[in-house]
This record gives sequence, structure tokens and C-alpha cells, in this order.
Amino acid sequence: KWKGEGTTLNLESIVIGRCYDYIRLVNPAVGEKNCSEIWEAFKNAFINKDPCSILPKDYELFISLSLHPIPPNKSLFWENNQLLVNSFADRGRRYMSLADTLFGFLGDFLNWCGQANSTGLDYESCPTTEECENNAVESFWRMASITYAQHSSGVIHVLLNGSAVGGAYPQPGFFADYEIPNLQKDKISQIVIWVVDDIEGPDVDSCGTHTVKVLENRLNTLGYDVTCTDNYKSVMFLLCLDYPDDSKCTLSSSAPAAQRGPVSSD
Ligand code: ENP
Repeated sequence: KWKGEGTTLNLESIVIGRCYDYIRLVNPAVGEKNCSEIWEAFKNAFINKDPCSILPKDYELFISLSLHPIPPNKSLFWENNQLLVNSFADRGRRYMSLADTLFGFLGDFLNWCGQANSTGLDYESCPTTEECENNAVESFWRMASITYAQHSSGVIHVLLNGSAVGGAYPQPGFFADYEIPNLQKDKISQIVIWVVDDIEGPDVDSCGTHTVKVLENRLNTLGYDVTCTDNYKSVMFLLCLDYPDDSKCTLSSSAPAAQRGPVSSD
């Protein structure tokens, strides 16, 4: 009856399995967590309720059970480049995006909703944000975003897509609406913005223009030390894995002999 995809099959096994994967292998530094209790708290946020009346605060117990420190200087906020961020952050080894925290990891790529007057999950369909914003998934990410921003400290990184239609810094958006307002200014030394274009994509937005300018002005007005870099090299190297021959992917302008072609014999 809803327009969105239904609950991911085997949701309970996936969430509990991911929880053990995270605390035992991905990030054992978080220490002991009660994965079955975390699942119960997650489920109780939305089961047996109208699927359009789920609020961020319904996930409060889930968050408090799964919360752990976020290392300073490791936070990575983003818009419109989920798969790139997944590889770049490397499950918390390089950066710790929301999906690399325990609470974000548990929901990443999944879909879920319940139904009124039933303790069952709805595997057929779930409401989209257009149908109702107070749905189980949207409210989960709102609560997770708020918590992640509140616990981020040191140098904050923001990876934006300069080829995104509508601009690199979307408004409304999770970063604009739930993350920036919840950053703790006294714990933050700097905000580093990276605007990276898709290799074969258009250059829609850059540092100092359009929506990125709006973002820079907003953060400056809030009193943050802000820097912005276009096509940051480390991220470019990662994107270039898939486009080694694109002109944006030459390693340097003075290419070494091997790249210039064979040396003529005369
Ligand atoms: P999209 O629309 O590019 O990608 C949404 C996909 O990313 C969904 O598969 C979602 O999992 C997963 N995801 C991972 N982290 C988040 C998240 N954090 N979030 C919503 N979805 C997330 O992403 P958005 O909507 O622009 O959100 C980007 C935001 O994530 C940025 O604010 C960034 O700073 C933040 P699922 O379970 O829905 O399938 C917050 C909201 O970390």
C-alpha cells in the first residue's frame, strides 16, 4: 500500500549479525555491547505503531545502548556520494562517517517499517519520505545524524559532490538540517570541506560558488574556521581507480618516461 520498498528480509538476523560483526571485528574499541538488547530497542521504536508516526526520539533507547565515542578528527559528513564515502572512510580506518559508527552501521542500506495494531514488520511496502516524513527510516537517520554531530570533535571533514544536480550542498538535507545545527562549537577546531566532481560528471559546484558558497558563509557566520578544497587529491585517486585513462587522472603533468611511451632509438 505504500510507495517505498518493504522491510529488508531477515532484518533481525542482519541487525544482530552486524552488531556482533561491528563490536568483535570492525571496531572492537567500542567495548562490550548487548546486541540483542540493541535489536529490541531498535524494533520497539517502530513496531505496533502507525508507520507515519515514528519520531526521532523513539530511537533514544536504541541510541543510548549503541552509542560509543567518535575519535576526534575522524568525522566525515557528506551528501550525494554514499559509495565513495564508504570506500574512502574504509570502515573507520581512515575516517569514521556515520555509517562507520555502530548505530549507523546497523541501519546502513536497510529498509524497515512496522504496522499499526500488529507486532509484525511490513515486508510488502514502507512509506517514502514524500508520503510521510515521520517514517521509521527517516526518523532513524535524523536521530543518528543529530547524535553523530553532537559527538564529533576536532577537525570536521565534509565530502560533497560537485557534480550533483541542484548543487553540492542540498537544502533541505541531513547535513544542513540535522548535523550543522548539532555540532558542538567548543569541541571543533576546523571544518574542512572537499568538493569533488564525478570523473565523467559536470562541474556544477565548487568552493566559493553557488551552494558551496552558501555553506561556507553559514559556517563562517557560526564562527567556524573553514577551509575548502576542490577535487582533493586523495579522493581523486580513489575515483581514478575506475577511470585510469581519463585526463583528470594523470598522476602528474610531467609524466615519467614509462607513461610518455617508448624512447625512440635514434
Ligand atoms: P543518500 O540519499 O545519498 O544515500 C542514502 C543511503 O545512505 C541509504 O542507503 C541510507 O541507508 C544510507 N545512509 C548512510 N548514512 C546515512 C545518513 N546519515 N542519512 C541517510 N542515509 C544514510 O544520503 P542522504 O540522504 O543525502 O544522507 C547523507 C547524510 O548522511 C549526510 O548528511 C551525511 O553527513 C550523513 P538506508 O538505511 O536509508 O537504506 C544521515 C542521514 O552522514
